Parts: sequence; C-alpha cells; structure tokens
Amino acid sequence: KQRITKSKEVTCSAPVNIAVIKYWGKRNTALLLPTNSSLSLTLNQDDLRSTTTIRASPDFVSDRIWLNGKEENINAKRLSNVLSKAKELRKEMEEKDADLEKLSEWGIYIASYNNFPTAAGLASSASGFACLTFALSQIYDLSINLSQVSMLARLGSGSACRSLFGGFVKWEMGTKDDGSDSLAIQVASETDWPGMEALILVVSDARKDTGSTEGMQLTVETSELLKHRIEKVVPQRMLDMEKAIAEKDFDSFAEITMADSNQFHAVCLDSYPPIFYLNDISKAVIKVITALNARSIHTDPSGKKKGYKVAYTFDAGPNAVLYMQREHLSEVLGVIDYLFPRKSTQKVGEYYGKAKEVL
Ligand code: 2P0
Repeated sequence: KQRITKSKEVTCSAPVNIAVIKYWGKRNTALLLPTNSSLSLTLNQDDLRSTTTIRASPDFVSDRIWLNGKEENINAKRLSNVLSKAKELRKEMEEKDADLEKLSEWGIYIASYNNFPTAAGLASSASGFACLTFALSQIYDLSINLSQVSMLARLGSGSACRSLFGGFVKWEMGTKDDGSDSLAIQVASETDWPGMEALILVVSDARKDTGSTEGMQLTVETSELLKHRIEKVVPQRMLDMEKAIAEKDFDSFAEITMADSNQFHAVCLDSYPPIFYLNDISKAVIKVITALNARSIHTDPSGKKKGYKVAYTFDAGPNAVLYMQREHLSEVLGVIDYLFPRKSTQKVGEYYGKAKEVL
C-alpha cells in the first residue's frame, strides 16, 4: 500500500490578557456564559504568550495534545468541546464544497507552550485556549470572524475569548441562552492609547490553591456581595471604563481598575469557605502603590481626583499587575525594585516599614 504522507501544519501565538473589570462567575457552566461583562488589556506578543503548533495528517489515527512538552488528555471536556466544534464547522464547509480536502476526518497533533508559569494566576488558560482556537481556525480555513473565533475560545476558558484581540477588549456577557451573543469585541487598539505599560510582579509562581473555575462557582453559590456586584456595580463600571479608555483618562482608568480588583477579592472573601488569593506581599504592593499615588493625587475644582501614576490589579493569585503610562515606568520600577528586591531575604513586614520610610 502506498503510504499517504500529506499533512498541513500551522503555528500561532497569542498573548495573555489581564482584566481591569473582572470576570468572576458563570450563569451557564457548560457554555461558559458569565454573570457579568468584563474588560481587559491584551499584553504584547513579546511578553507572556502561548505558542501552539497544530499538524493535521491523514496518517494520525487519533488526536493528541502536548502542553509544555507533556502529553495531556485530549478528551478533557473543554478541550474536546472546542475541537469538536471546530471540526463541525470544517465539516459543514466540506459538505458545501466537494473540492475541499477532508481535513475534518484527519487526526491532529497539537503542541502548546507557555513562556511563563502555567496555572499560577497568570492567565495561562486565556492565552492557551485563544491560541489553540485561532490555530484551529487557521488550519481548517474557517470562514468566521475574530469575534466568532472568540466564542469558540470561550468554550475552552472564559477569559480566553478576550485574547483574540490586541489592545483593550471587552467580553460582552450577552443575554441569549445559547451563548451566541457572548463574545469579545475590541474597544480600542494598542495604538489608540499608546504608552500604556503593564508591569507584572511575580510574587509566587506556585500553582494556585483554588482554581478559577471552582472558585467562581463557589462565589456564585454563596456570596451575597456578588449579586450586588453583578446587578449594581459592573454595568456602570463597564460604561465608565469604556469612556475612560476613549478619553485616555488615566485617572478614571486607575480608579476603576483598582476598585474592581478590590471588589473581586472582596467577593472571594465573601464566599464560603472564603477564598484568599492575595498574600502579605500582594497587600504590601497595594499599600506601596496607594502611598505612591497619594504623593501626586490632587482634587480638581469639579471634585475629580487627578494625578494617579499607577494602578494595581490582581487575578486569582498573589501576583500583581501594574498598569501605568510610559512616563512613570522608570519611577515605578525604581520604587518596586528598591522595596521588593528580587533575591531578598527580607520578611514582608519589613517591606512596608521600608516603604513608609521612603514614601
Ligand atoms: C478575569 N479571571 O477576568 C478573571 C479575573 C481570574 C480573575 O478569568 O472557568 O480561567 O476557564 O472560564 O477564564 C479566570 O477565569 O475561568 C479569570 P474559566 P478562567 O481575567
């Protein structure tokens, strides 16, 4: 028998996104439909990213996947949902066009790498599923737009839908039960607000105790505060944040970002059993940033606070992400480097003592 040797291969990469209005809670756990809309900034491709290669070949008798070099279960539920949906879309195309190669019947091998610690609260599932889904859309030549690809990515991990776009991206929660309007949209590109920088402070690269998926459902089931957040807080915050981005108003951007990070961690604490993601170093970072901003904040005649230099936000882990405009990067970096030396043996309490001394 003649051996068939044809194959097709694509390699894609996708960056991490870090939310400034947090997604925390699902109204539908099968379709990953959220209880509130969210908004994030996608980092640069050069920074934290996933890179995924997919090869399809009629020689592959089954699908397989390797993450960071280790083979994982291809039948894991969310992964197989994304794969089967992508294959289904390809199959529909093949049924309409007999000239198309029957790629939907070929096996695929997937190899994906993160250039940063996986599952340490650094949005590895976001870049991973965004990358995988985009690579699938490329290998199958799917004729769908990026927002439609984002819906596919959402089936893998909610926050992944936001990593399909660069710049400032919102995930519209949608209202439909089938999830057909729960997708990502770019609010502004990275060039619309140039000079926005993200500084990631890796406080710990250990795997987190409570995964996001189980953590957020615990919050949905037990937190009264979450109901208030969903109904009364996030809808207005989304509007205010979009306005702040459109006007390049860093003061409002910083206030909303820090308030939303604080409220996300408050609903975690309001869950039962309570969930703690911030550790003492995270809290020291919050105090330092608050003190640093306090030196330059003033209230203008209309009562608005102006002069913020930097905003912190924390995801489901102790690591801090600081957003600032480029003109303040060296000052912030200097303060952080001085107060949180990388190989320090200092205890956390000493950090804040030192912070008070210098600020
Ligand atoms: C976010 N996080 O908006 C929020 C803030 C963590 C804190 O999205 O169950 O990994 O896969 O949809 O997307 C983390 O949640 O959870 C997350 P699943 P995901 O970025």
